[in-house]
Amino acid sequence: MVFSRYIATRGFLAALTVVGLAALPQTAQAQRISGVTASSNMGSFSSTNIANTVNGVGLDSLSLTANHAVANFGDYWLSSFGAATGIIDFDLGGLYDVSGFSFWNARDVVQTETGIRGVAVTFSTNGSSFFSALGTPTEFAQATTSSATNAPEIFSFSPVSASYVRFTVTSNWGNPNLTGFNEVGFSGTVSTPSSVTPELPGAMQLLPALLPVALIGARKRFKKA
Ligand SMILES: [Ca+2]
Repeated sequence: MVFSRYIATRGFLAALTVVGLAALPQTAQAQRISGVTASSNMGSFSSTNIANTVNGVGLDSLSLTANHAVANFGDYWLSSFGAATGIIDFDLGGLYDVSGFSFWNARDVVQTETGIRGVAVTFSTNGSSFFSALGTPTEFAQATTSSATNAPEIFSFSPVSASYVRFTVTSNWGNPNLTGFNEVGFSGTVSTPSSVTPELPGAMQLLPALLPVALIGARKRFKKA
């Protein structure tokens, strides 16, 4: 009798554990979001292409801590001449919980003054209405020329559910006509909308957890019979 009560208690505790595990939020390690595309209303200078700021070209690895080579026209982007401020949009290719980004400001063989300085970072789920979030930067540092390569500025903030990120560029580090940057990489995990959770009635949701208890009860009754 004592033993069967012990078994029943263990079964109940196991059921509680199952309930507890089911209630835990799914946590995944944030990593570089791949497949991001970029566009801008600031145009493109010469043969520079804004695609080369999100595809990893120029980085020594596809990571958020990589170094970027001193840029040339083939691996970074500059705005059209005279369009030093404007909007840069990033399409993440899906809904993510964005928790930060790494940013490699403009550094080419000529200068770093084209780098973005004043910026507003906003987010969107539909690509048309954008909202701000706490903890995002309002200024990017001017790239340093003290090392052979370009290290990123790494920003992190509370996860924001978004499919699009917008940089609104308000100034650069001194070039009157051109603004650009070498690369950006966003950090996040695929966002799982809460609506995916099965909408079962409350008692139904407990069924898997209560099953061990029910089985033990049935076994006890079978032993008594
Ligand atoms: Ca690049």
